[in-house]
Amino acid sequence: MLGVLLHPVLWHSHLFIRPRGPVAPSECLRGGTVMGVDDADLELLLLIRHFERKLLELFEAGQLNGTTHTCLGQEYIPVALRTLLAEADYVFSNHRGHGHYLARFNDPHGLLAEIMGREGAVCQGVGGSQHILRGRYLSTGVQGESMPVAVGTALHLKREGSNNLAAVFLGDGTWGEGSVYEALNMASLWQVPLLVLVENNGIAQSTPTGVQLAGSIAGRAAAFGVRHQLVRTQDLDEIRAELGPAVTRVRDTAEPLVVEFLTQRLGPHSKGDDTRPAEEVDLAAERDWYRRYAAEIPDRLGLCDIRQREFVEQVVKEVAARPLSTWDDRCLLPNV
Ligand SMILES: Cc1ncc(C[n+]2csc(CCOP(=O)(O)OP(=O)(O)O)c2C)c(N)n1
Repeated sequence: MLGVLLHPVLWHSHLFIRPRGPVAPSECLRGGTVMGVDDADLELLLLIRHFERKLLELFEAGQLNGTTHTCLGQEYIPVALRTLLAEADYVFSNHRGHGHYLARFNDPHGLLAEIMGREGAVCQGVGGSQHILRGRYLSTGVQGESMPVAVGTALHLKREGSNNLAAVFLGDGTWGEGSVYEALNMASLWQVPLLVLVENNGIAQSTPTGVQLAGSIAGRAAAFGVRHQLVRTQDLDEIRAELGPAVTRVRDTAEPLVVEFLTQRLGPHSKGDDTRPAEEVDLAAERDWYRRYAAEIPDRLGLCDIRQREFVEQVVKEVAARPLSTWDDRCLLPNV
């Protein structure tokens, strides 16, 4: 019997490494209705989609350096949050942050220039895809790094007596970082206006969440006495209706909140590194918001899709023709 248990193939199979967390998020992900989608939301969803697709193409063509993590499939999250977050709130993003940035600033030129190291880059080309500072927006490629910084910022906001909050985006895999727990502890103890936005796409690089996360994110938040709200839908209005009162409560009472979005990553982890079985990737494509929009509002989606695709092509053409960005003293000043 022991021989069977120690058999290397079986040991590494799902027989022994059994997922202990909840089922894969995409299995619980609900579509929702898209009929009433707002023009501005539709344009933004498609801008992010085409921007991300284009980046992968540019990488493949050898026109980009460094790395990139696209948010393909997850675009609806920052788009939904766009109307819930105020300009004076702080947003801390992570390695998968292009959608977060575009939903906040609608600035594909500045972002692409940053990624390509061209003139007009948001951070003069020294931040690249993952490290961007603009006003009250900061992203980092170091998992978990933002949490303590966001808590400190939230404490500052509380002391200032403002009604603003610090929002921080995390992936499910980042719940393996100790800094997340130190920060949650402080956030709860000090009761600061911290909004933790978890994009649980069921995988961390190549490790499924079920084999790296014991218990659940809800349970972990509960251990610190922090409220947790689960969002299963991709529907923008539904997300806003579900989260609106909770976000207002964070502002009014300075009580931290963890919001967990069950979502799905459509593309690879970064460029070409998708380790998932083909059936799983196909399933994600079937549940993609884009497919539902195409089925339910084909005319509106079609027109908008062409417009945003062409717009992104133009942005690329224009930015790629710019001279390389250079570092100067402006880089030391916050770029608002
Ligand atoms: C401290 C640290 N460790 C490891 C990495 C390498 N890394 C980058 S993204 C990633 C997986 C992150 O998974 P998750 O938090 O679930 O976010 P997702 O990529 O799924 O959006 C890893 C291990 C890193 N960037 N920082």
